[in-house]
Amino acid sequence: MNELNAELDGNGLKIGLVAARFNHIIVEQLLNGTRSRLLGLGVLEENITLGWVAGAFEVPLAAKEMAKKLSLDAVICLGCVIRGDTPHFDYVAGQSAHGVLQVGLETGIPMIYGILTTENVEQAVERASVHAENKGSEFADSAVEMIQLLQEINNRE
Ligand code: INI
Repeated sequence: MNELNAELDGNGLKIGLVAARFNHIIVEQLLNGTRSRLLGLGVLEENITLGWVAGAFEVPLAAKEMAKKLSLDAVICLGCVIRGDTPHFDYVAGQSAHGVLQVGLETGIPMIYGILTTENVEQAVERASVHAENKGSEFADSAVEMIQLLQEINNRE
């Protein structure tokens, strides 16, 4: 069997982070988890570019422009949409997920969907917690894995 997945190595990779300010306390924790894992994988601080946007709805366009104009290898999209009592949740969560997917397929640049969509604040806190498993770390792994996989595939063409 031919295996395409190599060990994760962030050396030389250029990564964009788009962070939505809405529910910023949660998002800042995700950001910390993502950033520290990227550094742990060997991504250089100077190769990480962060852009803030107002909310999850604004993330796809910012991710697309950053990826193209800054020649990034991947963009990790961070945010937090909490259902609460508003039907706004379904529009914001659904459209941001759809938009991020679309940007990835259009550009061919890996887009990682690191936007939490939760029923309540407690669930969001749990997923962004510094004590339990911070999801930011998984998002960083997913970005590096996707970059390496696409590079491997391109090298075999
Ligand atoms: N944006 C979020 O990132 N999370 C939310 O929970 C949220 N809610 O609940 O409304 C939210 N709304 C703002 C939206 O993303 C846009 O910034 C706004 O509609 C302006 O375009």
